[in-house]
Amino acid sequence: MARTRPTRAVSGALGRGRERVTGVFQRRYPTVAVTGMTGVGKTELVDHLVGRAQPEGTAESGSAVMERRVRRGRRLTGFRFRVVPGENAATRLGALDEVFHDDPVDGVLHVVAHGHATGRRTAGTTGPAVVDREDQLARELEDWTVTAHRIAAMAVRRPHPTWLVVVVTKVDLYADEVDEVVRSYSPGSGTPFGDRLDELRALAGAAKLSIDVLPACSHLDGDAVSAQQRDAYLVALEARMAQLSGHD
Ligand SMILES: Nc1nc2c(ncn2[C@@H]2O[C@H](COP(=O)(O)OP(=O)(O)OP(=O)(O)O)[C@@H](O)[C@H]2O)c(=O)[nH]1
Ligand SMILES: [Mg+2]
Repeated sequence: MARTRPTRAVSGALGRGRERVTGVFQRRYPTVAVTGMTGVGKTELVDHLVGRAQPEGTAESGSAVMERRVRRGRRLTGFRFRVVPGENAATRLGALDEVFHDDPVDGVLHVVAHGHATGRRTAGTTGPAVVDREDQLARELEDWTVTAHRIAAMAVRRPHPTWLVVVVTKVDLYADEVDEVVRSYSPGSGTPFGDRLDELRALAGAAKLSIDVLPACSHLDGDAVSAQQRDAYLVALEARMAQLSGHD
């Protein structure tokens, strides 16, 4: 009906205004995709990075939809996180499309846990999920292969560089071999994960994609890692992200 047109025009203009405001906001706060298979600790890591740690034990349930979290920093030094859910394969692919194709992010935190992903219980069953580390490592690699392809495609498409930080988390569970494990997730390490990183870098081009590998821990099981050490890992990760985003 003709009478409804002015209303639509007004709401259209308001919508465009809102988009412009959002656009400015987004340019100030770089966007960061957080990827990795289910149970590696993405949600808990981002809780720490946005400064809103959840009470222990509440992060148990897997997420079905993308979590969007914002870290507001001093003088515009914030980040917008998009946590790609790991549990449901169908929603995960859609979310990967969104962060790497439809609305490409500025940087990526790819989270791995050295085969210590927490198994999700199959619906209707009780008791702890059986977790086989070899199986977890194989699934981690499979997940990384899919994600690495998407990152490469995004990096070659865009004119400006993208950054990737491989976050090797849950180091409290293998505290005496952190350096070794970090090395095994690094470019040039000769491991299957490292080989895929090398391929990714070759595809994207070193100038288009910077790659870092950093240890992390967002939860403490036992006392192999002190709270101070955990905080130091998180501070180092934040500092590197700030540097990569030109925040300092
Ligand atoms: N020991 C230890 N456990 C951790 C650490 N980080 C996370 N966890 C535990 O690992 C489990 C899974 O963590 P989440 O953050 O829910 O995992 P996620 O990657 O978000 O999983 P999805 O949402 O299914 O993709 C939780 O029980 C956490 O408490 C860590 O650094 N050390
Ligand atoms: Mg989660």
